[in-house]
Amino acid sequence: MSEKTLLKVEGMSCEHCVAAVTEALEALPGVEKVKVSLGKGEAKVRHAADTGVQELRDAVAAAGFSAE
Ligand SMILES: [Cu+2]
Repeated sequence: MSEKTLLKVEGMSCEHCVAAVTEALEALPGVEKVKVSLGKGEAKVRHAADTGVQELRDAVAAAGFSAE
């Protein structure tokens, strides 16, 4: 079973930021699909049910952005 999580991501200012957030999320085990919107400042993530939202947030934070 997959779940979808929508994260609000702060601090993205260009396509490089989008790529960095996308890569950070895609690198997590269980993450199936990532779609990051620069304009909306959000990331849509489809992931396995056992991937926690906190793990997603931590990955975004490790890339240098903040997510909630
Ligand atoms: Cu940037």
